[in-house]
Amino acid sequence: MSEKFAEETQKLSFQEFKKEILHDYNTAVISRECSILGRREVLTGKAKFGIFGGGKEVPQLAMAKAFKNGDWRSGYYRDQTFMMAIGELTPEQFFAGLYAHTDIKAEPNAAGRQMGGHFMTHTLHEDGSWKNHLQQKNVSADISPTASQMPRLLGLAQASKMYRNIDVLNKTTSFSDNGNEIAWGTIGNASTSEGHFFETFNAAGVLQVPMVISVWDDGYGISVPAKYQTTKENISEILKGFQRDENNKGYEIFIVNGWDYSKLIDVYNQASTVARNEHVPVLIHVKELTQPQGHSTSGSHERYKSEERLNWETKHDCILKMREWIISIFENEEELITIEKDAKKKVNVAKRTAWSNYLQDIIKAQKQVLNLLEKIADKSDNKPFILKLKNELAAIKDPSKKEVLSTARRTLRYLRDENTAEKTQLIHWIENYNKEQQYNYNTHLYSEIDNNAKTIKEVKPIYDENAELVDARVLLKNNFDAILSRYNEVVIFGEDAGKIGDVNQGLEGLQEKYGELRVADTGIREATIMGQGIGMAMRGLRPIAEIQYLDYLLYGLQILSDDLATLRYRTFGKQKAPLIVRTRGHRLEGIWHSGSHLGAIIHLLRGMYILTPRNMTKAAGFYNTLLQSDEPALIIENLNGYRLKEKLPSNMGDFTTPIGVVETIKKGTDITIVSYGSTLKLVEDASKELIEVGIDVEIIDAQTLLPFDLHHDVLKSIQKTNRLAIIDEDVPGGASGYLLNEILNTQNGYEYLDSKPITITAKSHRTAYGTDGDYFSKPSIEDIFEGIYALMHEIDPITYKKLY
Ligand SMILES: Cc1ncc(C[n+]2csc(CCOP(=O)(O)OP(=O)(O)O)c2C)c(N)n1
Ligand SMILES: [Mg+2]
Repeated sequence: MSEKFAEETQKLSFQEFKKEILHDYNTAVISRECSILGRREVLTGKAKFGIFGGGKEVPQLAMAKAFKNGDWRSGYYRDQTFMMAIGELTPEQFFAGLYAHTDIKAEPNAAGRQMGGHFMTHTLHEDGSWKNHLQQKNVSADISPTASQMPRLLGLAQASKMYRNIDVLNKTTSFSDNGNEIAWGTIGNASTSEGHFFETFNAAGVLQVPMVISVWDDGYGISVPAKYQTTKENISEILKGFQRDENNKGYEIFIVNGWDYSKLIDVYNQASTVARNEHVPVLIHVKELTQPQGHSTSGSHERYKSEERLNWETKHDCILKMREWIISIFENEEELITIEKDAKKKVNVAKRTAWSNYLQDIIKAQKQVLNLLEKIADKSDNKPFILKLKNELAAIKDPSKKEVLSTARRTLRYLRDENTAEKTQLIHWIENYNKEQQYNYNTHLYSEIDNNAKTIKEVKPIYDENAELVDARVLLKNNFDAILSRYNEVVIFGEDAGKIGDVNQGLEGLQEKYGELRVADTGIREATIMGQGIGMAMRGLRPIAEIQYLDYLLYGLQILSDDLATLRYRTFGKQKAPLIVRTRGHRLEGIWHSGSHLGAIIHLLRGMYILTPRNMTKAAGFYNTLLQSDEPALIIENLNGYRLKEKLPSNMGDFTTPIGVVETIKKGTDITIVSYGSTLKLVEDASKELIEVGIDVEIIDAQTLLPFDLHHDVLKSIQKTNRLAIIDEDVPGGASGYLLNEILNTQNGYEYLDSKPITITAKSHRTAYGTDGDYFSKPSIEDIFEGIYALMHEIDPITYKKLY
């Protein structure tokens, strides 16, 4: 027993000490039994896939002991023992996750939306408002891409720093007690090869935030050994340079074997103290872990581990080692044997209960369909066919919803020529069941609560009589000033966002006014800038995270797509991160400065709002709208708009731009043109030239791509003009393809068109450099003029004679 541990334990009575250890042992054994039975459930076909925490139990007991109310975890699929140890996962819930039970009460980790092993706790009340995070243990919802838990972890840790050090923030809130909360990260050894790990690691060292990263090191990443993963095959060895010393801030680094229960408890205690009190990040390299059942239920580790390694793993199984240690102290095996026997029984019962709970509603649905089919068959000319479907469904012992519903739907095909009350009943049953299941599988992509961003009413900018005409960046800056003074929880950060107030000076002077924490420079690291935002937004702050240019969003896009955009959906509305991402783009020149790839963005970021204001007044209004609600969004300012003049409104911070509402910026009769962002300026110029040849276009600014035109105003325009053109700076079929689908299919615009809808877009390649590069890559005024003119020529070749 280590000295510190002995000291700690002296404080407890012997009985308490023993009780605690046996309680921990019990948790470990129950967790292991879940892994073993879980694997069996997959192999017998009851569950699709399983990835478990076997071999990683003991260090998680230690982490759970150091984990306090108010703390946060951002981890991965091995952490079931931790979840059990903090009281947030029962064996029954473990199996409900494995079966993908869609009842959030039975399966609180994802309501069946994620594969088992992806954990969370609920940080929101039923009505979508924040819970008190200090009264619970907080687990940010896991995602599958390896190391993607790291950027978020940085933000979760940074929130503590903000709560402790920002003067205007309340030190004690339902989110923080003076920043005393630690963000605990877990990651597999092989996943430390990912860029996200290194980027996060460096950033946390720079920021000095209370973050404790545990690396569960089992020497492998699926089949690939450390030799191919990590320089020197040793992550703590190569990170030694991060160790803090008298002269430099940095990390505390601990190395400990994953089977050494008492040492682990020491280490986690020390880590907790240093991170919590001093806000120093900590790495705990937990070595010599094993994977007794292999990586997951797909495949077996005997295929790639040597016999020697397999033998070593058997001997170093952390539960076995803990067992040996307990016996060495208490000199008695009896209690352990009882615990082990009870665990087997308990987990078996939990498994059965979870399965029958999961199945009961489906069996009920199966019975309903069987009854209906029997009645329908009796009256149908297609009786034999319907009975065949019925019998096939009846033969399924453990049916899926899919099998039940699909049988019901296929039956309808045999009733095409019949009209009975029973058929109507079946149709109602299908509709109701579909509706129920849509609630289970298709809800919560965006907020469904009353104050969601789409419901925030428009407040128009007010202009005094002598309203000043200013560079638009000044307007934006004044609005950010109003925001920072109004919302103490707003923090703005990004590359060059601090001292110089961003590359276009939309934040000029605001760091001086609001301090280095609230208006901050960051390193060049887009993925973790996004992660900082996500983590802080999960903890009640309102971060505005800046990506310097839209083209560099790609570095952060994966995190936005996998983590932020899926958050509400994958948590069944039980977690949120209302992050605002600020960037600038549109119509620039050069392959990596054109800022045009909206198609890619809108398809990968469903779950966020994508806002494309045509000027800075509109942009400022979007920030104001978003801060009155609680959903994540990307705002793309026009890079060529900062020096254009705009009138300064007098109601800074108050005026809002509505989300999902288009704006008609020029009325016309001949054709409806839809565009957005900087391209609108060209469309407006082209429209003036078109008027000269007698073509009067109506121009609609989409304003928000996600969501697009909730009131179907474009349709109303098409009903008048009967023609449609979409002008887009993105590649052919990119954002224009999306807009076409929205207008033609969602809005049924095709019904009112008298001509083929046209799109005028950029070329397929990225944008060439310079004025001419732009001219030949993206739609020009001439392209727009000629495209519209050609359409009119087709309709009326006499009036609109061929140009060339
Ligand atoms: C970005 C990404 N690439 C690949 C995978 C597939 N994958 C899942 S787990 C895994 C190995 C992870 O190994 P390690 O980090 O050591 O964790 P362990 O499973 O050993 O605990 C891989 C490659 C993934 N989930 N995400
Ligand atoms: Mg591993």
